[in-house]
Amino acid sequence: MSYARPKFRHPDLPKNALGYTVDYYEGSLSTLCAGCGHDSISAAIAQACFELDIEPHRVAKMSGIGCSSKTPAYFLNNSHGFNSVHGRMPSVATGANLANKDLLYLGVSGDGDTASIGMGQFAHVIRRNLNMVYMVMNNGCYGLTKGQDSATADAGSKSKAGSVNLFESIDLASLAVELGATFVAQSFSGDKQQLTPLIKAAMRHPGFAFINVISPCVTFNNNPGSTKSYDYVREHMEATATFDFVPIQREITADYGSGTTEEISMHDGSILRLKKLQENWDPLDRFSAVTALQSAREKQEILTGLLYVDPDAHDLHDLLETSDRPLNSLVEADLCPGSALLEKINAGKR
Ligand SMILES: Cc1ncc(C[n+]2csc(CCOP(=O)(O)OP(=O)(O)O)c2C)c(N)n1
Ligand code: SF4
Repeated sequence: MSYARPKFRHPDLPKNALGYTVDYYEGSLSTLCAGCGHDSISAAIAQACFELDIEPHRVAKMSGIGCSSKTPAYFLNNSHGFNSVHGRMPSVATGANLANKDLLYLGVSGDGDTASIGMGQFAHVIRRNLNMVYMVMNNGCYGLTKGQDSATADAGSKSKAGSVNLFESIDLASLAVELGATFVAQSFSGDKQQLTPLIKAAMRHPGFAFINVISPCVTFNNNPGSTKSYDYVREHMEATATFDFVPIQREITADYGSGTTEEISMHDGSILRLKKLQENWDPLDRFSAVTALQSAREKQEILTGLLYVDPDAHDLHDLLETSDRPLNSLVEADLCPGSALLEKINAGKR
């Protein structure tokens, strides 16, 4: 069976500044179940990279194990990719990033991959503020292994087999804020209009950028009684704000209707433009993000949008004061500057 995409494309497809059409950012044909939320997220990632004029070979796609972790095969065919071990994507991404900081690291994980076996690695990659985008395709179950409840399934929600989950869920967005993540957003796979600019902003964030995307599993977790089904999420979603991302190179304009607007300058000069819907919503205030997420949880709502950002974040390379040049470009002469220099350093310590 072949999973190649048909080659034909409309000749008038728009091109980005690099001269690529959006299909250049696609991957192999998906083998996920038809209607799986993960496929919509893959499409939003491809769209975001197209709109940001990213050279695909400058991207490293990292993932763990799960249906979600398979998705890097379905976007950015021309990028680097590493499908690692269940829950171990953060440590593999850390090693790769330390060796070559010039790539854009995009980590894709599932709620099983992150909130159970990978929980320790998730906590520590946040603490280290590794410069990467970390996306969880959150369906509240282990899709690949036939729909067992994951640690993000809400207490009281029902699986397809009818069993009720007895345990409180882990709220990954709250946890990320608490652990010190410098960019935390939440969205829904069925809302590409909100998700695409969030991914673009995350890609330009100079540090760890976390996006928790509710992504219904149509096969095992889209039944009445599940709080990760399409119907439930559509009914219980509340947006903190609609926003647009304006890269420094060119402005993307959009009509967002009435409301107040706030502009947040990112490190690279690009601008996050937020249209406030909720009164007093301040994405620069970590404390209000925690409170808003807690109160949404109590009301059984899903808060979406950019929840928190620290535009002046210092990533792991800044903290470790690593070389400006990526480690993989250093040669022996750079690393072993000779005995004369060593003598000088030793003399300075006597
Ligand atoms: C060390 C190890 N333990 C268990 C498994 C079995 N396993 C494969 S995928 C998976 C969970 C996948 O769930 P999730 O990360 O939520 O991804 P989804 O398939 O729902 O997208 C598990 C438990 C494994 N592959 N490796
Ligand atoms: S089992 Fe669920 S998560 Fe996996 S591909 Fe099918 S719908 Fe998607």
